[in-house]
Amino acid sequence: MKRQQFIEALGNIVGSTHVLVNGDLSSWEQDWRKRIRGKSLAVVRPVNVDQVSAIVRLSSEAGYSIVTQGGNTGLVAGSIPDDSDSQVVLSMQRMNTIRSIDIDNLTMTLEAGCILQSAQEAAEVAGYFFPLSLGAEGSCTIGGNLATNAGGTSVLRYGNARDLCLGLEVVTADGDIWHGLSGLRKDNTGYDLRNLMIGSEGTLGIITAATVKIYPKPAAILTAWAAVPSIDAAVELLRLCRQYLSADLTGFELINRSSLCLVNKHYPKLNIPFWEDCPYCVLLENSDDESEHHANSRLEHLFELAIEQGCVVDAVVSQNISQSNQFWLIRESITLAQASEGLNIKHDVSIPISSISNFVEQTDAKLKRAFPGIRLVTFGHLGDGNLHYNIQAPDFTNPADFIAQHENLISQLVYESVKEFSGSISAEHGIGALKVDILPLFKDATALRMMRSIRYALDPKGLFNPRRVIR
Ligand code: FAD
Ligand code: 2HG
Ligand code: ZN
Repeated sequence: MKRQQFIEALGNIVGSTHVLVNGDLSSWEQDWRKRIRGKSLAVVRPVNVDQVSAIVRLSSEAGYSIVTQGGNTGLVAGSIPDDSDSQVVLSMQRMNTIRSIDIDNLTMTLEAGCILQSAQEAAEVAGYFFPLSLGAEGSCTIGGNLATNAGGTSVLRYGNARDLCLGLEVVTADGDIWHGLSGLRKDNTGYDLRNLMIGSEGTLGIITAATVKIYPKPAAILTAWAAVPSIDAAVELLRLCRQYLSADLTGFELINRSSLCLVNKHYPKLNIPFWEDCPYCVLLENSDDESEHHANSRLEHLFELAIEQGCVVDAVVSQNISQSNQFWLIRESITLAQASEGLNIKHDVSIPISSISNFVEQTDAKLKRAFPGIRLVTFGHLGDGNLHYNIQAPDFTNPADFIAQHENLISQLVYESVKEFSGSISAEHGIGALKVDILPLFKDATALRMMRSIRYALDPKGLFNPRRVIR
């Protein structure tokens, strides 16, 4: 089918105003980090699952591949077209309805293009709580969260996106619709297709809706900010938290001084506690099912003990919701501050928590020796063993030149170190386009063969997100 004919046929499915081919399409064609710019044949914006199915059938017949896109906040360039000018970007933004909330079943069913923050708000209005939370929540979508198995800041208590999902509606590469919005907590009827789709980054199917878990709201949520002398000390504090807060520990974030230095530079109005006093700070969150008073006294006791043991130098517990939000704002601003500082290198890695301190010490030393002046922006979800071991070019260096010259060597050094410490080269952001070539170097060969077989079985023509995740 000729290109123009294909575009007209897309228009017949969704209405021609929802097929974008001209003008500035950069918000669909460029990745959030501004590392890659693609060129699409068209951006198409369906409004229901039948339209998605029809687009898939048409594209398959015409021989054009599809890149599904949610909020385009992914950090591995998996949601943008390549530069071939022959891929369709299927934007889920118009499919954003909350279909239902089932209080007795504690579930919410919503369309994949629903913005995460809207999902949180819908649960809140119903008097409940949807716990998935990440810095991009104002623009990322539920479909994108599930397609990437997003982590975020409450994994410790509620798990990754995968753990929050009970059912899916998916359009397959044949254009069929899998009606899997069951909402069941137990269902052992064969292979787990839901979990196969989750984390598949748009390569196995198009998620059009999901049924997710909601929770009763905790009686109180308190956050605390602590200055710690080392990563070992932070791990000791984590141990104490597990002992004294047990399952109520919702989040445990580590942030190094360079990260806070960048936040201070780009957001000088944010009042960052202790950032100049210690090499690391910890932001922790405690959800308490009893009361604010109970939460407060437990945290006070915890920090008395931690200061006595020397793993905390100083700490402040949020006095109200606004101070708590302020702490989270500092933490969530690191990614934005890094972006404002210029192009950067990200390593979203996980390491067994017991080895993180040694990993950072040894990897820091190697990098500083090999690349004098390099800025190590290290932060992340220590409670999950997930670090964002990021790199900013030395001061007064052109970041683009630095990256062009050194990125491969730097990442090789970091990932070799990750391997040495039995870690993963992608903890929560996925593989996308940016890590597709290095995945085979770090993933078990048998696992890769099984992944290829699954990919081929479900999408033999390579219609969905070709050359992403696995080649
Ligand atoms: P997109 O970026 O549009 O797509 C991501 C991938 O999913 C692509 O491969 C795409 O093809 C696929 N996809 C999207 N929608 C669908 C669908 N409906 N069906 C099938 N495939 C689909 N990530 C974390 O894990 N934890 C964090 O704490 C975190 N913090 C972030 C903070 C900031 C400031 C930013 C910019 C990003 C952050 N991210 C984080 C990364 C990103 O927000 C997540 O990966 C998010 O889940 C992506 O959602 P999205 O809707 O933007 O997906
Ligand atoms: C976070 O935890 C996100 O804030 C983004 O996963 C991490 O910017 C990054 O590397
Ligand atoms: Zn993260």
